[in-house]
Amino acid sequence: MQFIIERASSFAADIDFMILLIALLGGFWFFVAQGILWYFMFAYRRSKNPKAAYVSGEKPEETKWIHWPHYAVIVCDIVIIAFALKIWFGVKQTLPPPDSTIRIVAQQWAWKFYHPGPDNQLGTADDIGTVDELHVEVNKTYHFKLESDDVLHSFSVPVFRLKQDAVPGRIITGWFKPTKTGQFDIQCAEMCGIAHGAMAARIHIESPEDHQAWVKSLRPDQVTKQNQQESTTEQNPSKGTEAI
Ligand SMILES: [Cu+2]
Repeated sequence: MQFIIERASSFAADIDFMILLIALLGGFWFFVAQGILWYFMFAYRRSKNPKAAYVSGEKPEETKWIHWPHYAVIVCDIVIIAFALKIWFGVKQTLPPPDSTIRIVAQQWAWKFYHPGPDNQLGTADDIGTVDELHVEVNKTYHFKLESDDVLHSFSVPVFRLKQDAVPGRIITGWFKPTKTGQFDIQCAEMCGIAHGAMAARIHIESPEDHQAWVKSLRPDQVTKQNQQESTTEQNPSKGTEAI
C-alpha cells in the first residue's frame, strides 16, 4: 500500500497502524450512529408520526439500546488502549542501546545539529555542527539529546513518524533508527513565534560510505588521525595503557 508520506524509521509502521486502528474503530461507530440518526429522521418524520411518542427510557427493553452499544464502544477503547500502550512502550519508554548520539538544539528559528564526528563521541573537539541539516547513517540506532535555546519547539520528522517537544531548560533524550536512504523534511511542530513556519530543515539519511565521505569532507584531519590511532592500537594494544 502506498502511503502519502513514506516511512523511513523502524517504528513508523507501528505509529501508522495505531492511526489506522483508531480511524477504523472510531469511523465504524461514527457511520453506525449517523446511519441510525438518518434512518430515524425519515422513519419517524412528522407526516408519518404527527403525535410524538412519550419514551421515558427507563424500561429494560429501552435501556438495553443504551447499554449494549456502550459496552461495545468500551471494548473498542480497551483494544485501542492495549495497542497504544504496547506501541508507546516500544517507542517512548524503551531506549535501545545507541550506535551514535547526536545533539539537537532548537532556537527561534533554526535547528542546530551536533554530530559526534570521526571519534563517535559527542562533546569532543571533532564534533560537527550544522544548521538546518542533519546527517545520519541508515540502519543505525541514534539517541538524540534535544534542547531549546529559547521557547517551546517540537522536533518533527514526518517520515520517521517522530515528534518530540523541545523544552527550555531540559535535555530530552529520544531515539530513532532510519531505515531508508534519502533526504527528508524536518519541521518545527510547535508554534514558536513569527517565523515558526520557516523553521524547516532536512535530514540526510546516508549509506555508511556516503556518511563517511561527508564526515571526511568536513573533518579530513581528524579522520586521518582517528584511523592512525586505531591502526596503532591494533598493532600494539598496550600502547594506550602506556600513555596513561
Ligand atoms: Cu520552532
